Amino acid sequence: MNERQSVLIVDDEVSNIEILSAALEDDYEIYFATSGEEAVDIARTNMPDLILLDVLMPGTDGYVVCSTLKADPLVGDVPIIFTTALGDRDAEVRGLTLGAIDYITKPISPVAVRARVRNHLDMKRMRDQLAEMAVTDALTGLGNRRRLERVLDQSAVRLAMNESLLSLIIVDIDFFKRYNDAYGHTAGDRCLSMVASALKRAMQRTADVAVRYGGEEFACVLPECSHAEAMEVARQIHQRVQLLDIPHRASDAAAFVTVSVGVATAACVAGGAPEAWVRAADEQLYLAKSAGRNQVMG
Ligand code: GH3
Ligand code: MG
Ligand code: MG
Ligand code: MG
Repeated sequence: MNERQSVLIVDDEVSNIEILSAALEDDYEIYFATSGEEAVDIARTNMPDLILLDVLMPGTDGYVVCSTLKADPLVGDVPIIFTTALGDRDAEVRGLTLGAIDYITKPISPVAVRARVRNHLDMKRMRDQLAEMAVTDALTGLGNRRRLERVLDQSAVRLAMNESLLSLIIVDIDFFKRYNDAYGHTAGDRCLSMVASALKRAMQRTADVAVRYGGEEFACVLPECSHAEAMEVARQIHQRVQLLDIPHRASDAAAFVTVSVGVATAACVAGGAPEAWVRAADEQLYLAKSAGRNQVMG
């Protein structure tokens, strides 16, 4: 999380960009734009951590840029600071009401701008960390249930737009209650972490998302993935867990920890709602359990 943060400076006067850039370039990566249109483009492409935004510009002015960006789900939470010659209260209130986090009037003091930018970027970093924590499972480092819900909702939107595929894999550790009873809860936690890393290693593409969504239940969301490909990933997961070779003397399935796995692909699920995908994968998991556990069904 300690990579260099970036600032987008927007001003139609190049001399203003130079002053602000000189004050910030030692500490941050700088992007700049000299018009409102360019600002929106660069913000969407480069996802800066903060935007310094002039109000008065020919064409699209700063207020419009601010409203446009705030309404955009991708960049809506990037903090915006107005830097403007408009010194009156009404202009300031208007800027802040549109969602800007701060308002600095020209002529600007480079040291004061640097101090404000630092404070806002520190808060941004903390906010990003909290947002990441909110979708992360503390024990395994995988995503959590909230992450799963978000990814499935996003996938539903994408699937509705283009006719791609989406596969879902659900993994459940066999006889895990007995594992805890036999080896203790701490060993159980360690087992969960090991299974999680086996799962992570079986994910091949950056778009694939793995989560722990219940106690000893995991899910993998595989965008653009056919049923046959997902079955292959599921078999990989099953095999990698087996290769961990974690002793489990109380299991009826094997002498080591095993998983049951259910696979479903959105194209073969009627309806197309995320709940239906989860239900379909869950049904396959249930079949794997009733057929004796320690296997993949899909
Ligand atoms: P099955 O083969 O049918 O899946 O049986 P099971 O025992 O694995 O399933 P069950 O749902 O009966 O029990 C799940 C157990 O997982 C119960 C609980 O003690 C354990 N568990 C859930 N969350 C955690 C956790 O965070 N840490 C540990 N150590 N155990 C957990
Ligand atoms: Mg201007
Ligand atoms: Mg379970
Ligand atoms: Mg289980």
